[in-house]
Amino acid sequence: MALEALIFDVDGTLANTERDGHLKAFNLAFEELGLDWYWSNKIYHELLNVTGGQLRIKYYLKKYNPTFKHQHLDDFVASIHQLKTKTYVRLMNQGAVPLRTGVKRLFNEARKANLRLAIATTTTPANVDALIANTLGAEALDWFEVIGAGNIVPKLKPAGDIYTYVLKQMNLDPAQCLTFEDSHNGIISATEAGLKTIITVNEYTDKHEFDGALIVLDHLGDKDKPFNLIKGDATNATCVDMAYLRELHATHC
Ligand code: XBP
Ligand code: MG
Repeated sequence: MALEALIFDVDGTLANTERDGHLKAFNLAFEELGLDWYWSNKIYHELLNVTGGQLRIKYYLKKYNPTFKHQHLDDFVASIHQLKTKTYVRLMNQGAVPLRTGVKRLFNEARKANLRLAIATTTTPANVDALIANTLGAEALDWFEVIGAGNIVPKLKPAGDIYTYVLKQMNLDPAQCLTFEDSHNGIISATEAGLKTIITVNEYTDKHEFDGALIVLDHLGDKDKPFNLIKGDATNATCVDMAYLRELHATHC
């Protein structure tokens, strides 16, 4: 089967949104609500194993703040999360986080090659829109045929639901696609949906297990900034471009 589509995770893959976006927004929301909770970067590293902001807050309370009680915990957590999302969008509007190396170049090359593009993420849809609009321009939202995000499926990553949803919406077989992820939960999710994955690690995920990844890189690379191959078959490629993607697809899919 020919390569038809590329499916991208967002947080940690398109941009390093966790430290300067999500973590900052969580702490600002806690502060604004008068809560004496503060998540250090070290704690956040652990909390990131739980996907989804609301579940992450609940995990934090259970482990680090077990005496905290609220009569309507679900509603309370949802209201904190709503403020966190508003804050995150504001940070993106201020240009808090740039795209990672090679992301914009690859989008442009893939569009030129008429590949179909999509997004599969656990983050809230408003967050995806804000990141894309502020880094590539609002018109870039139309580049993605499907933006699968947040609670559109019942089970978040590491479940494969979000990737299966995107494939169904695009009427594609997994063998016609390649996916881009940064985390263990992400590759588990893509693999469950039958997809092959390219990994670009970041400060939170460089020690993760990536069994089954086509390649593991430090970033996608650009003409003046070659990637470092962390795991995978040796290659002459220095950036993830169409030729390299087609070669990986032909060899492994
Ligand atoms: C991203 C997440 C998200 C964000 C927070 O995972 O786990 O929960 O950290 O977003 P992935 P929300 O990159 O695997 O999609 O607060 O909007 O849930
Ligand atoms: Mg991610």
